Amino acid sequence: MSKKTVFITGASAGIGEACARTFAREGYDLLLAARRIDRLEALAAQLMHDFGTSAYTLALDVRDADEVSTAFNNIPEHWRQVDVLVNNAGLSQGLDPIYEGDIGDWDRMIDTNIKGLLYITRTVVPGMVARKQGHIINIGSIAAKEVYPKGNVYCATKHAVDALTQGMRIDLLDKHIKVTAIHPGMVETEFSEVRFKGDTERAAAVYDRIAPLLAEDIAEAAWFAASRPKHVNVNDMVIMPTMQATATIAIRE
Ligand code: NDP
Ligand code: 8X3
Repeated sequence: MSKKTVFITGASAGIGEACARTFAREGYDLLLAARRIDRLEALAAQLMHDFGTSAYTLALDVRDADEVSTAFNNIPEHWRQVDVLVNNAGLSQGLDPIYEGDIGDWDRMIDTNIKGLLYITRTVVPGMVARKQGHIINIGSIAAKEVYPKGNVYCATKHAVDALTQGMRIDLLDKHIKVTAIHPGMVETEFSEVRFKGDTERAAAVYDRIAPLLAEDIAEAAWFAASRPKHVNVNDMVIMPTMQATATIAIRE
């Protein structure tokens, strides 16, 4: 049987990188996308060494529809036969009340988390439809299920991911394509450093005296969803640190 291929966006760090490692361990070929190609190449080399993985790296910005479509459509044909798409690339920028929000931050979040996910999906999924098989795993957030103070636009983008996941599942039902969303609570990655624009002290405080999720926890959830039998679809997973009850209620010890 030929190997399966997973396409992971945002594979240069955090959850995407952990998904790459987990799917490599399970014998998948990897199509890895992000803007930081140097990181993708180092990861691909490491996974080749550790698991004998074949990987193809794509330097792309998910916000650029033409770049997404050109990059994907110019890779060798067999790499375009994507079995599992992990729509993971995303970010938060700023944490401000709505009346003080930075419009550039809003644009970056909307363009990446919603439009980027759509551009990737629109480019990759027609091949799944033609083959009548495939699995889309969208990385949402607890911010897709709850709205918290100053989370306004980020929460809106993740609510959109939740809605799009449901819409995809309906539209792709008769194409035999599975659609899953995974909604993590706090995961210790570069996420907070990106949200606070390089303020490492503020980012570190997010994970202070709490045991956050690890990127690997979410990668294992993605693998669980991807490895169910043909007749089983995992619709929705909300995964939290044991020390975090809601987006805003956590204990710190
Ligand atoms: P990281 O900052 O560690 O990783 C984000 C990844 O997204 C990087 O690989 C980055 O790559 C990529 N990315 C960002 N913007 C773009 C872009 N325009 N084009 C291509 N790739 C892009 O964060 P996480 O791993 O934590 O985040 C992954 C996903 O998980 C996001 O969707 C996030 O919203 C979600 N999430 C995170 C949680 C957390 O607490 N960490 C909790 C819930 C959900 P590069 O910069 O190289 O382009
Ligand atoms: C990331 C988790 O709570 O910062 O999506 O929104 S949170």
